[in-house]
Amino acid sequence: MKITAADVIVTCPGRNYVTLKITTEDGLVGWGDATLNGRELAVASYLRDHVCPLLIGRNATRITDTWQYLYRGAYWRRGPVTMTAIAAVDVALWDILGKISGLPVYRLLGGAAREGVTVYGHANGSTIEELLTDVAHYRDQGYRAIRVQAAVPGLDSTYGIGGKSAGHTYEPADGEQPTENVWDTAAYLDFVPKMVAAVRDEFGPTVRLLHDVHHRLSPIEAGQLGKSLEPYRMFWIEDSTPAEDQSAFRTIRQHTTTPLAVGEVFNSVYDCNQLITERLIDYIRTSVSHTGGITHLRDVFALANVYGVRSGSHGAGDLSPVSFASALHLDMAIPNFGIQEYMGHLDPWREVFSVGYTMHDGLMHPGDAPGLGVELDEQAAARYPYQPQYLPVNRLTDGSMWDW
Ligand code: EZ4
Ligand code: CO
Repeated sequence: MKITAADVIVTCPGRNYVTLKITTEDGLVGWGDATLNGRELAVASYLRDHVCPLLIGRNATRITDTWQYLYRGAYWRRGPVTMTAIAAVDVALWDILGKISGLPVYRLLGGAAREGVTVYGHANGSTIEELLTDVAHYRDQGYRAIRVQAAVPGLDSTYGIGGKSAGHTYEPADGEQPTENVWDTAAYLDFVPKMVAAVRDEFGPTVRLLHDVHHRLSPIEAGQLGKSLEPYRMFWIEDSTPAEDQSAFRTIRQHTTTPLAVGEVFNSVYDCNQLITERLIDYIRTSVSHTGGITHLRDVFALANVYGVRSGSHGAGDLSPVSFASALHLDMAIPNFGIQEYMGHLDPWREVFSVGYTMHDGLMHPGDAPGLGVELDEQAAARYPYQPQYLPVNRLTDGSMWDW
């Protein structure tokens, strides 16, 4: 079945999403997420200018060959722009294969290895009291796992606080630069154990608690943080140091038994092969849409499975509902699923995307519609044009640039 059209749709129903639409000669349509937060138009151009023309006339069912063609054939390999673009093509082709075969994608991937996908929600607060209220809110909705973040006293802003900002983007006025945050490691390391202790105290020993450091510590500081959190038995601490420095995790590992997760900024197995084969982490957080699609992420998770590392895919609101559905399908099918982040999306996203995934008792299911179970309404998308958006940047109190 030949591909007859490949189109890129950029829309902003609450936040920017880049979506690839692949159409076959039989009129089947497959969707792929190509959103790269804050750098959206680079991927849109990579697809429109360099990839879409190559897809016309190709057999839509030769998914592996097309993946290899786009990866090897570009000569220039890896990187978030390239791998997000390839992911969009890959996911759209899996969607089409499901629609051709009449099966949901998870069944094409080997079928359900579990009844549903355990997700974690994002609780936060500008004070510990507010955080406790938000954790109760997630618990009452049936969530089995909850990420906890609260504003660090003394800092004007803290990552993860501020409601459902779905990726914490900032819409600049004309010519305005990204918003700047200030970071203080000492204030943070003092505060986090108190925050987690308060949550444990209130909610008891069994709720799974997670926390995202967002790349801000040195390896030895991350070791200190992990050690200070050991009494509260975290499910994980995430991104405790800048992710690209794989051997840094040896230092963290030597100093703490708190489980470690990393990988939302990775785009290839070569970003995490040392982390996995040396068993330096417990959870690998690579996502379908930033890591070359279902085809490549399946390889990453297969390697992780050999070394006892489990999945914990990124699922922030800046990954579109197409991306989130594709994650759920893969989560259902792999043996070493760990957990799935679920942040949800900002209104009015449902005007543009219709989804088949559901949540019950803390577990999500991708649904049994053929393919991914997600459709995009192009007329609705056109009502929400692209808005320039940036992620914030971070500085130390002396003005030095830091990791946000
Ligand atoms: O800051 O997806 O775990 N989730 C996260 C996210 C990231 C955004 C960046 O685009 O770290 O909130
Ligand atoms: Co994160």
